[in-house]
Formats: sequence, C-alpha cells, structure tokens
Amino acid sequence: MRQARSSRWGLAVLAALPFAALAADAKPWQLNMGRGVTASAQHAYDAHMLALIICVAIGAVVFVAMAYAMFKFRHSKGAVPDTSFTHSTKLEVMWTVIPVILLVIMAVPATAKLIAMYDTRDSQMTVKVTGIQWMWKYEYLGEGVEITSRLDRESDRLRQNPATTRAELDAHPAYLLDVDNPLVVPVNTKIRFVITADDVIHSWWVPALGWKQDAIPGIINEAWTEILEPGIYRGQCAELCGKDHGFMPIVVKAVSQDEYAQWLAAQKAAGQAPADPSQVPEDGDGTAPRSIDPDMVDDVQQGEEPAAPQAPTAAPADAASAG
Ligand SMILES: [Cu+2]
Repeated sequence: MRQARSSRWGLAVLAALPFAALAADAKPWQLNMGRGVTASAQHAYDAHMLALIICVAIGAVVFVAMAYAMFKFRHSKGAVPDTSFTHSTKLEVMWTVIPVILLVIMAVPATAKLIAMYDTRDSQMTVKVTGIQWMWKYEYLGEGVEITSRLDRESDRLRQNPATTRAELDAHPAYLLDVDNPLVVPVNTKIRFVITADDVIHSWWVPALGWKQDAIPGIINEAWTEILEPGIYRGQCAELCGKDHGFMPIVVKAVSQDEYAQWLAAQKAAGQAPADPSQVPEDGDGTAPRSIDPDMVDDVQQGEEPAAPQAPTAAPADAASAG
C-alpha cells in the first residue's frame, strides 16, 4: 500500500517535470534515474524519489524565505539590522529536530530495502559471474552450461580501425554496448549471482537491475535479481580494470521461462559435443558452451592450460610405470 502510494508519487513528479525517464536502459541526456526492471531497482528508484522530493521542498522553502527577506527587509525601505541578536533556542531546536525527522523518514524504507537486496535465500537458480580482462564468463551452476561473453566483433572492428567514420559508429545500434553471447535468464525467477574475478577487480553492473557488485579475485560476492519484464538490458564493467576496461560490456537477455528452458536445453545439447579447442574457429564462434575460444585463451590466460575436458591419459601411464 505504502509502496503503491510512493510509486504514484514518483509518477506524479515525473509527469510534472519536463522529462520522462521510464526506459530501463539510460538514454542520452536522460536526467532522472531509470526505474529499472526489478523490484530492487524500483525500490532504489522510490528511495531516490523520496529523497529528491524532500531536497526540492527544502530548497524551495530556503530560497523563498531568502528572497522574501531580501525584498521585504531591504535597506531602501529603512530596514535596520538587529545587532543585538545572538541566538534563538526555539529556532535551534527546530533546525535540529526537523532534519532528524526527515532523515528517519528516509532511513526506515531505505534500510528495509537494503536488507531485502542482500537476502539471496530461496533463489531458484544460480549464475556464477567471473570477470576476466576483458570479458565475462557465466556459469549456470548445476546445469553444466558455461558461456563467455565479450565485446561484439563489429564494435571491436570499428574501435580498432583508425579509418572508422562517425556515420559508421552511428549506424551500429549498440556500439561498444553489445556482446557476442548475452547472459540469457528467465523472467519472474529469483536468480542468485555469485561474482568473482580471475585477474584484477572488475565490477558487474547492469543499471536496469538496480545494483552493482564488485568482482574480486579470491572473493565470492553475492547478489540476486528477479527481472519482471522480458527485454535486453545493457551494462558495463564499473571498476577500472586495465586498458580495455571500457570494452567489456554486459548484455542481459531476459526471456520467458519457456524460452529459457529451450535455450538451456539447446546449450546442453551443444555442450555434449567434444569440446576440442582445435575445433573452434580461429576467431572463436563464441556460441558453443563449454568450448574454449583459443583466441581468448591466448589473449587472457597467456599460456595457462585450457579448462577443456581432457582424455584420461594419466591413468594407463601410471599403471604402466607401476607394473
Ligand atoms: Cu573490468
């Protein structure tokens, strides 16, 4: 009830102001924060609107009082300053008590919403996110499905080519914000994320989901989301992580639960094919789960053993040496 009322407040304020920022992803010159597509994002939006309304009201009261005082008590009208004034206990009590009340009014809902944001219990699925210079790896825990997601080839080509024109950049609908393999997730499902990194600190941030979580090597951070509307939501690494920090975007594709089940089944079927790194095209097809993109391995792991399934050659060798 209270939430519905505050949502109406938010809408009323939006309608009254000369902008409308209702889209999930930010638009150029967007002024207000977006509402997002999860309950957490909408809670953050409500808390932000409450604080904004209070700030605007305080600003209005202060500026009107100042303007009134300057006009009403001006020198040319014979106003005489009260040089004997030192303090007013009544005023001091007022300007202490009123801000405290306002802070409590803002802190109570904000705290409740913050606690809810960290409550990852009762999640229906878990995705492990690993930040790697400069891409993201997503593992659907318990499903045996794993994908790597990095800047789409067209954006990469345009950014690396010194002859790229403005028109070419404008023609790319999501220049530097698109990936080869988006993170596909179902809507209306509580998804827990466990977030870490392989090399340096990254940060996984999709504004429409309403949170940002650091990806730190050796540490597992948690977060959760439940996306309410199907769609494509874009984000970026939000922690300066090296020279290509600006080129590791995030794309979340939220689909219906049926569509997600089909997608997952297709990924599993594809994953049963032998994940031989030599079978992956030179520039990486990027679609087969559990496959190792050799380009990625060279770029990123620099000589580390690829994590592809290995034939059990060790056991016979051991048996031979033992015999
Ligand atoms: Cu990063």
